[in-house]
Amino acid sequence: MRGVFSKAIVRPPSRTFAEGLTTAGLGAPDYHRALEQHAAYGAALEECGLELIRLEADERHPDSCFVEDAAVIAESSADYADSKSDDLRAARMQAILTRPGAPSRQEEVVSMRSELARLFPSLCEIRSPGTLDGGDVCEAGPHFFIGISERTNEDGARELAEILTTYGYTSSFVDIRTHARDARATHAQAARATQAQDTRATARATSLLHLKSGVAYLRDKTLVITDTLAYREEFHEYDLLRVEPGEEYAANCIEVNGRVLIAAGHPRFAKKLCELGYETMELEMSEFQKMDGGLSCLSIRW
Ligand code: CIR
Repeated sequence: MRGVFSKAIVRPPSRTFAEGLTTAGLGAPDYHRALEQHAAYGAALEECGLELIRLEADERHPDSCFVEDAAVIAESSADYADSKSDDLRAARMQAILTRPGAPSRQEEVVSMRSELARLFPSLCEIRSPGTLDGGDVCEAGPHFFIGISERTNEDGARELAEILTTYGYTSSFVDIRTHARDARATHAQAARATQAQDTRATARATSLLHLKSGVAYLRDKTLVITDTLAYREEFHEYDLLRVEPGEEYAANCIEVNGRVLIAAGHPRFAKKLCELGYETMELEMSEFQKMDGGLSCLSIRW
């Protein structure tokens, strides 16, 4: 079982939030509603026992509330049996600064670097020509899945894998670029089709910006997964908990100290989790969804 989380970094959206990157086509986010949803998200993490490190909103970087993309935290030993003492575990936490794939997001690491330097004894960095977004990094117990996407390239994925090996983890790559490309093709065809509206919605829902847009690790070798990824060989050894068509956005959920935080508005997925004995917390995420962001992106947890 994964160790206990004790801390998380969060950063609220800024007034320029609506100027961030998005392909969602869901309209402009409402800044005040986004602030409210972010506050509720922070409160939920606190209710799960986490101490929050709250960074200041950053108007120069509209996407900077999606802190997950700027850093990856890993424990420097895969020996989970040793992780029972929280103090010992905290001392072994390692921070890796990423190099986000979107040019408009690369400077987000500047403030993240100084924050992490304050919190962690040493800091690794993904270096050029590597690019890596934290949204492409899915920790699954002693193994990491690293997505190769439009944001994370092979150099970045390899660099991270090498660092993780020194901490005692295994890792494997999951190339999701075809999903993004397929989705765009479908999108283009859909635009020409008579029922373009519905088909476009489906294309958006099944395309993947990041690996974790379509997969999340819960515990005990269980992955939440969209149909888009469920057939992939990479995940065959895992128990797959599929989110149903139409509820794909819910795949980006997070397990925090025994509870699963999920986006509100996905009743079939919520029911499924409940029937399997998971304790869930539902959070309104509409304004972040408009900017292609999910639950995991809003915090860095360790
Ligand atoms: C972006 O396109 O970079 C942001 N608008 C959304 C980032 C979401 N991050 C994530 O899924 N890890």
